Order: sequence, then structure tokens, then C-alpha cells
Amino acid sequence: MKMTFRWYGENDPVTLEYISQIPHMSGVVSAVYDVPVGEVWSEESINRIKEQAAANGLEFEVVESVPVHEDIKLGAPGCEKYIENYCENIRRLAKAGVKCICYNFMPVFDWLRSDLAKQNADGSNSLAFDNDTVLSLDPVKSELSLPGWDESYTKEGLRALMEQYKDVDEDKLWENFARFINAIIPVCEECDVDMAIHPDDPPWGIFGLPRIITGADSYRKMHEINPSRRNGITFCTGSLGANPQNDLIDMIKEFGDKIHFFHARNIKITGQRCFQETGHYTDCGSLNMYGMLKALHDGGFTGYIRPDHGRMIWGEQGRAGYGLYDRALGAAYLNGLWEAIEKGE
Ligand code: DNO
Repeated sequence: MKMTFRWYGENDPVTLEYISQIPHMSGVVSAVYDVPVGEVWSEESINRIKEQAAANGLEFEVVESVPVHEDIKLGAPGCEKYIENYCENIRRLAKAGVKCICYNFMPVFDWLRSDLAKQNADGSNSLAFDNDTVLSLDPVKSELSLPGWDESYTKEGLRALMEQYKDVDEDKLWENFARFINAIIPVCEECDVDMAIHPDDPPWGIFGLPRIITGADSYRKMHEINPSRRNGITFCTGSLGANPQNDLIDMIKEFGDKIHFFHARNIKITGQRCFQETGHYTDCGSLNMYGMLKALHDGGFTGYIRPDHGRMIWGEQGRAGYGLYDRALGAAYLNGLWEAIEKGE
């Protein structure tokens, strides 16, 4: 297991130096942020991240994310160009030493919450999802600014994009996924890179858009489409765990050899399709962090792990879910669990 930490680049208030001070931290998870989705990343930008990380004693072996252009998800004419660009990004990243690429296949929106700073009784705040609130939102009409929001969408652009998805149901999205994955996996095999798909967050359709990476059946289907081990998983506990029907420990046992990257996040289920993010410790939320790490360990996990979303504690202000303090506590807790599991053998 390699402990990692997400770093949003030079503008991230959480510096590489701070990250390097967390015990047992092997590297950062980052991305090139100044290139429009679908374009090829310059080798210069990629190497810069690598050098900045190395200057702080950190590796850069995981990218989160190389985003997938909407035309690929839509299966729009001309999407081959974006698939080719994606392959080129894989080659360039591999050349710089990247071993694992996290991505998602969610139409239009990435992760979604109804509240970015819901107050907790102890004075901290954290991200929350309330289904009624989300159902009452109309992304095209309201002045929303949510975390998974691409701020570059204009209202008109968003309306037109949502319109294009009218013809894309789950089957069609799977078809488009298959085209994409079957084109990129041979490049991954050649370059020694693992693809790690992030589950849909939350794992159900929103705003009438289809979502397909939601649980065990999704992973079985992915395997049928392309059985390569490179066609792997970012196991995000908080995303998958938002649906209590997902038995996370069973899933880790079943799909362990495909899990290249593990996002450890805890949530408390507060109602039907409602949850609030919590500290990472098992008893803070509804997810059994110890049980999941034990299953991961017993399956022979050698991939990357990172503490996912933290609360805002100790008065910290910052990027929702991505402050320093609570994620650092999370890393320390996960390291402790792992060491105890390993030595308890
Ligand atoms: C949220 C993250 C996601 C994730 C992407 C992967 O905190 O886990 O935004 O990076 O879905 O492509």
C-alpha cells in the first residue's frame, strides 16, 4: 500500500511541504489543471508536477483525473479525436512515471452535494447530500455553484449539453464506455498504466442524466467489456457507500485485484438518499473503515490509497472536502489501521 494525498497544484493552499510532513506519505495525486478537457497535456506541465513533488520527497505516480471529454461519453461524431488525445496523455504520463490514472464516466457533472459546509454539533462542518434539496434544483435555471460543477459551462452551453444527453440512456452510455475503454486499454498495457474508474458520486442518476458506475454489477459489466486488469477501479468508499445496498466489504473481496486506488471516506447515512460526510474513523460514520482495510489488505492490495474528503476542523478555511487537517488525521488513522493489520498477522 502506498499512502498518497491529493494536491491541487500551485494554487492549493495545502502545500507540498505540509503534505510531506504527514508520516508515511509516499506521494501526491494531482493533475494538469490549465488545459481544457480533451486536449493533450504538455510534457513540460507533467514534468513540472513531478519535479515539484520530488523536491519535497514525494512521488507523482497517480493522476486524478484525466477527464473524459463529453463527446466521448455522448459517442458524438468526431469523438475519436478525443480518444486519441486521451491515449497520448496516457503515453506522456507513463513516460513521466505515472502508474495509475483515475477518471470517471459521469455525464456533465462530477460529484454532487447539496451543502458544502453543513454544520456539525462539534463546531466542524462537512459536505452533505440531501435528496429533496437536489431534486428541487434545476441546474439549467438556478445559479448553482457546486463542487462537481464545471464553472466554464454557460447556461446556454449547459442547456445544450443536457439536451444532447436526451438520447443517451444507460445502455448507450455503456456502449460509449466500451468504445472508449477498448481503445485505451491496449495503450495502458503497452505503457504499464492502470486505469482506475471512480464510481458515480452519488451512485444514482441525477437531473435525468444516466449514471452507470454504481455498484457490484457495474464492475462485473466492466469486466465483461474488457477483462484486462488495467481496466480497474478507484474504490471510493464514500461514493459507493451512499447506497446502503452496496456491501463494500464483499465488493472489496470480489474486485480486489482490480482495485488500483482506494479513496477512504466515511459518511453517515441520515435518511433515504441523504448523507453527511464525517471523520474517517469507523464509529464516526456508517462505513466500517477497519473492515474495508482488512479486506483490502487480505486481498493482497499493493496499490495507492488516499484519505478522501475531510471535514473543516480547527477553523480551517479552504477547498470544500480538501482541507489539510482532517485529511491528515485521516491519513494517520489509515496508516495506523494498516500497520496494525499488517503486524497482526
Ligand atoms: C471528489 C473526487 C472526484 C474525483 C473524480 C475522478 O472529491 O473524488 O472529483 O476526482 O470523479 O474523476
